[in-house]
Amino acid sequence: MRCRLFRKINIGWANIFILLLAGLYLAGCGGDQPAPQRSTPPPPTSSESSPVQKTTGTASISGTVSFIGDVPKLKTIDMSSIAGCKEQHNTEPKSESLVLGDGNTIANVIVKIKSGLPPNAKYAPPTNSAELDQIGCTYIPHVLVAQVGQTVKFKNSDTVLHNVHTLSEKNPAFNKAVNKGGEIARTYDQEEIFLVKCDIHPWMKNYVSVVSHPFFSITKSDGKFEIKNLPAGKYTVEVWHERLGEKTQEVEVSDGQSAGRDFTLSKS
Ligand SMILES: [Cu+2]
Repeated sequence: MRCRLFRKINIGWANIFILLLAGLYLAGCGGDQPAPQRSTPPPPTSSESSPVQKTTGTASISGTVSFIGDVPKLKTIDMSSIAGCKEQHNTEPKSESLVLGDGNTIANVIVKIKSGLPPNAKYAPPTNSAELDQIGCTYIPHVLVAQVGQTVKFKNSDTVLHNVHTLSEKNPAFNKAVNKGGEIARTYDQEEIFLVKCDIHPWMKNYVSVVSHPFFSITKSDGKFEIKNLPAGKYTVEVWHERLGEKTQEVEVSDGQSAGRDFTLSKS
């Protein structure tokens, strides 16, 4: 081997020359030179790393909302001075602040998904408008849900003048007179529940709930609700009533499954 050049070292130009050659050889022999660094290519991108979340599905949540406690006596409304309104009621109208069915089930409860939908999911508003009419000096329906971006129409089918006074805070409010056959249209950008009232007839009250998705239900007097077409997931379901407040429950549902949840509300 050429490395044996080290065995005999004598002073002299020839040996110095040999030593220089040996040094150059050793440098080439390796030593502890670090391996040259190779640039690492970025990992390949894959569409499988960020699956698209479904924004609708085949899961549903249903149940019944009931009242617990002593049922309060509701006030009757005196419309005797307004013939155009009184004649549209067969019986003496009552306050709609608490409407109960058989077994004290509750009407006019807004049930909606409060949280748990896929993050950043966007739901296009319906093309049809949500309508609130004034008939017999009463708002019909008593509670209304509209989606963000959906047109809300405030109508007047009565022969008498009403004014529509909205008390929204996150969305622009208004207070305008509406004649018979008149109509005011608005759209709302922010989720909130707000009161609508008529300043001419103080018993006239309605609540509008603006929601960002289509997963809601309003109970009738049987207290029943159903929220359909949900993607599988874990949700917070909220029930809201104008007089009894709100409650939530956690519900987890799979595709094709229907989960049942009943709620009870009482006077606080
Ligand atoms: Cu009115």
